[in-house]
Amino acid sequence: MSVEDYLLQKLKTGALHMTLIDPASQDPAQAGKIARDACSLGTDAIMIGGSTGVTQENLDQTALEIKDNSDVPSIYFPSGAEAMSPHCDAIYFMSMLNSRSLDWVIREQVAGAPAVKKLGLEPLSMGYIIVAPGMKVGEVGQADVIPRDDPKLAASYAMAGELLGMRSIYLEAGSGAPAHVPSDMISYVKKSISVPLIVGGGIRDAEAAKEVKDAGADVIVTGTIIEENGYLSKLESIIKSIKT
Ligand code: 1GP
Repeated sequence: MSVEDYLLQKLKTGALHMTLIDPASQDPAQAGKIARDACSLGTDAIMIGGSTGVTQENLDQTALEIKDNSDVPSIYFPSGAEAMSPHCDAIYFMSMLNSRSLDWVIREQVAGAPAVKKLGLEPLSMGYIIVAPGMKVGEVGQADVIPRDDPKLAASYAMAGELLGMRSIYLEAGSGAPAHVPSDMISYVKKSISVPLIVGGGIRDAEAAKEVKDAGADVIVTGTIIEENGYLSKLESIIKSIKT
């Protein structure tokens, strides 16, 4: 079964949780341990990526450890075309729709497309939309961040992505954001599109995860919490709040 079919099947049973692991944030063995823990707690997929510091070497080693230690798909969440690994099951083939730079809208994709084809990586088409504050990814990606009080603008971007053929939309507040994407914006966007809606950035506890899910997110992504000591109980309560 393709990764996309696996995700669509699982979505029929309710919202999903994905664990984001940044190859630049820990050694590969620790990444493998985090993946094993996350799987045992019921995460639905492991995303591998980060805004800066991802190299071919740390990506390959991290992806291999994650593969060896998990029983869910691993999805590469690229920050550009500079690294690509055959050890991931799929890749978010994505465009940052609200970047001011053509690099992140299409040029990196042009640079990376031949390698994706050559490696036979399954592409998961996605429109990436950066919401304020946007954090590092908003800065690096030169995003015209969506103001937090403008759900209509977020929805217009999401609809444009869907109409261009993108098969999922990601609302991103930025890794480590002090607040997640506002609930009214999530609800507004969800009602405007019919493809799965992914939401991430600043979701640090079960209450926030539930709020994001109840607002209409199909996939809830958490990253930063797994870099903290004693992440297990927090991850457990987040996944539980999404699954119940
Ligand atoms: C970043 O949305 C993800 O791309 C995860 O964000 O690190 O804040 O959980 P956090």
